[in-house]
Amino acid sequence: MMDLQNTAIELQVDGLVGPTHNFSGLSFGNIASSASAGKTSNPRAAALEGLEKMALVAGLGVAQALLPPHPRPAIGFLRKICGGKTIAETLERAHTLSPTLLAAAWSSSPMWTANAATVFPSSDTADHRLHLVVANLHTQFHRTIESTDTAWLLTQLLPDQTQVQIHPPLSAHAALSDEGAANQMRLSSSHGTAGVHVLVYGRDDAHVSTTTKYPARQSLLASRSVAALGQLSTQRALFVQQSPAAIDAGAFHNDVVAVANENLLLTHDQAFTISPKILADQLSNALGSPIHCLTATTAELPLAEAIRTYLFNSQLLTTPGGMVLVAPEECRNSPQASAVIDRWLAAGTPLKEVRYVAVRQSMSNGGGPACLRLRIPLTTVELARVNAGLTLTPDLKARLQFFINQNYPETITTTDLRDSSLARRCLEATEGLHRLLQIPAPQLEA
Ligand code: SUG
Repeated sequence: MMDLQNTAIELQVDGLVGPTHNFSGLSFGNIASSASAGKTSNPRAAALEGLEKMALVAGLGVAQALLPPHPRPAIGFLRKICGGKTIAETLERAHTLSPTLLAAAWSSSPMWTANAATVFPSSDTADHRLHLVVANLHTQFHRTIESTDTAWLLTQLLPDQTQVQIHPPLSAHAALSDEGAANQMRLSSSHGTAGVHVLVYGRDDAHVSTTTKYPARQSLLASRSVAALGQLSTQRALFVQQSPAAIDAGAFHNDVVAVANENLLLTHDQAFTISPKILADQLSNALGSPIHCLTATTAELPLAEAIRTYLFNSQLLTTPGGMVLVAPEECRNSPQASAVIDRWLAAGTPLKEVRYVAVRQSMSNGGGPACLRLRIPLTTVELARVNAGLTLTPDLKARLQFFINQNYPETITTTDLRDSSLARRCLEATEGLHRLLQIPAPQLEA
């Protein structure tokens, strides 16, 4: 008989791109975000691209769910800073105070669910429950708005709180800056067996940064704290420092320079302060079984090209047909990145296939395929308790497509951020999406 408790899958939970997706250049250290500042965005195309990616993943036989966007512009957040009775008045006051403050309230950044939480599956935790620690996203002002709604949406996705613990974010302090699963890799011989977690940090003290150009977002104390809250035993945790060179080249999260799945680690040779070989040896020792490690060297793929193409921000997925790399379209068009992929495919590891996806609107804000999803390894029993209304089916995809085409704007420019009728339209669209997904709608701020 099948052992249901141990038969595990990995659920992919994507954030649906919100109707306010725009290019305000808010993320210092994220090169694509800065380069796109002031350009006209297309929220409709962005959401449809994201939905197509989800459908591609589901079509590979992988469990796929989604979370709706958070209400944006975040009027309640702005009111606490600048007051204002109506939406129009609040937007105007925010703009007068600071156009950056106004832009922060409009960001669609919750779509990058790799930053929603750090995930510790029940196979790896002391109490055999699934733990999620919601990220505080303390480093980027516009992302500090996210955690309350993220926690709420995760409880909607995983309503059975007897088997799941969703922890609130760490206190908002630089010493505890936490960016969630974008800085976490889990290795195991299969999703169902106990794993070892690599928790990647950028700085080991709130006041000392080894980078010279861009901020190191994740602190070691935060990584240690989320592992402790998640009841991860010390033998299952490796705390590894991201190399300052990678951060200064624009790798603001580990998932821009490394990705892992089951017993396969793909990494750039400049990703960490230790070499890939040392990391792979440490992982094999901790796991008690060998892992495969494929690298891209600086000579074949300079950090700048790795970051431009987002090769390591591919989704590395276990499918019934073998392991598949779902890579950004930008990799196919890069001779250097595609040569690395060809070499990896021929290396005789579990990696069998590459598929390309176009998520150009998200990429223009520094969010590739892997940024758009949170991975949650689940037993079959836990999977059966996931909110079925949030899992992607062909019918749900069609209804979302229709909704997006009807309700999402096709352009947003920086000057539109003062437009109260556009704000109202976007808030109503978000409310409509919650209704469509049959989860309680957020309060519309009048
Ligand atoms: O935090 N971009 C996000 C991209 C997050 C990508 N996530 C992972 N690597 N997992 C960020 O920098 C841009 C918003 C703007 O510029 O308007 C932004 O927030």
